[in-house]
Amino acid sequence: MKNPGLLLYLLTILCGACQSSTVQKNQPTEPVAPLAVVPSSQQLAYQSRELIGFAHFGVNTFTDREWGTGQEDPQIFAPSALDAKQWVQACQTAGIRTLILTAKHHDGFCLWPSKFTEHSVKNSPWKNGQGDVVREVADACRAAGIKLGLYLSPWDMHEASYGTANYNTYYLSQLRELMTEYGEVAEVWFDGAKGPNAKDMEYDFTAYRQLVRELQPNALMFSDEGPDIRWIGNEKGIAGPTNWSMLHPDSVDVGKADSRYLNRGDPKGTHWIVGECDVSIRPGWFYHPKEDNAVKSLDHLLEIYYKSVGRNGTLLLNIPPDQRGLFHENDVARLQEWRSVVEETFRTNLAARQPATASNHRGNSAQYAPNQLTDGDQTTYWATDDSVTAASVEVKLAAPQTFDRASIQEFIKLGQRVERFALQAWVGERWQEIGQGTTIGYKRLLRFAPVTTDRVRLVVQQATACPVIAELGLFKASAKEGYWAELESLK
Ligand code: FUL
Repeated sequence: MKNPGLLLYLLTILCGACQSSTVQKNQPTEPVAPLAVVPSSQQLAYQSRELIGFAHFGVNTFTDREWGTGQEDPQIFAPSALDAKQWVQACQTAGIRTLILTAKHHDGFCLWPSKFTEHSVKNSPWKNGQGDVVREVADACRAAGIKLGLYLSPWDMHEASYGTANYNTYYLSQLRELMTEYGEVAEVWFDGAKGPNAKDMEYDFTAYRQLVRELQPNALMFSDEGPDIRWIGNEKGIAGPTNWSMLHPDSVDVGKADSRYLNRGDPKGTHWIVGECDVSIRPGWFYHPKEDNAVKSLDHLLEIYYKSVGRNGTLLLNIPPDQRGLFHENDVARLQEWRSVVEETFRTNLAARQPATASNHRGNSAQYAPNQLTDGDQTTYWATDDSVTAASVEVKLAAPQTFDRASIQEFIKLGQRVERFALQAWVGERWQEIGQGTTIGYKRLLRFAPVTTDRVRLVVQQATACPVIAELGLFKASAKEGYWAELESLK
């Protein structure tokens, strides 16, 4: 070696590198402890799908009613051109990735040839009584790669045993048919509705749920109180501005639920039960020709989207097939229009890959660094030290940008934590509030008047434990959304 000094120098650098990596290895930051109440992997996947389609179809489609009587003649069920593939395709173009079918509504008429009743498609003229709507929808969903959900009304106006304990056996037999003969079912919908003149009857929900868990362990069950998905408390598709995914299911009485409680969830709830926001694209749940021109407007659907998916809920949007057995042209056109506007608005995230700094980040570890908020990866997150439940994070844009929408997402795998937050923009040499709210959850969308800046700050003012935030996005709304001047408020 001609130059021992150089060797010494290289060795020093090498050791220095070893040492610093040893130091890092010896000082791991503790992983963020999950809260006691967290979603199951199925609930997580369900929430990330965001949109669900609902198809109310049955004898009411042919009688122009919303609720039947149970006395309908199966002969009236006669769709002339039923094509479940058309339903599924329309759903897909709207970004809907699960479709729930009313296999049996309150009138008791079954869209599949159940062995346990004559009141079904098998006694209808459709396909000479050989048809099975549930099968056609299940096949169409599977072929297109979307998930199937089934609605089986507990209230049944036709079945003679209704009102006696035997009805529970009948219901369970039908549930078994649906859970075993149509492949994988992603969601089972237990409707709490019951008419004022319905016979008194205790549904055996415990047995219903057990059967679904046994036969379809990955299926999520909806009812007013869960166990997996809860009703949001209204049929307008609107979650509360405060919306926790936790609930005390014992305090909910199916069919007589406190809608305000369901609308906002419960930060002290003992179970993770996601709020699902159901609404129809038309005034009614079933198809009525007179509503062909009453399909919800683009603005109305956008409003619903921001107040359901944008408030930590999922959106269950009903599109009722018509008497041909097709989604009506007006509904399909509106779905496409709505989807293209949502896509246009959220296509370009102006904060993507922009650097961020925070008042605190857990153990100063790169794993929890603020940059994780803008990396487009929902599996990484910014988190603070355990002792810190109020903190801020600033994103610096490469150049000033104009935007009027923000999307904030907690990493809910570890639980829902944020109780109050504000979004600020650096305008005129000061921080100006452009949005604020209480809960964030899986996704919180904010709308505000367009602002131009290169600095944005998310301030978590209060949280039940150290905040764990996966993503922060900034967007400029499509011109088709119209101007939104109102500051997102707590009301
Ligand atoms: C309600 C029912 O009574 C309506 O007909 C509809 O099915 C809606 C989704 O749920 O409880």
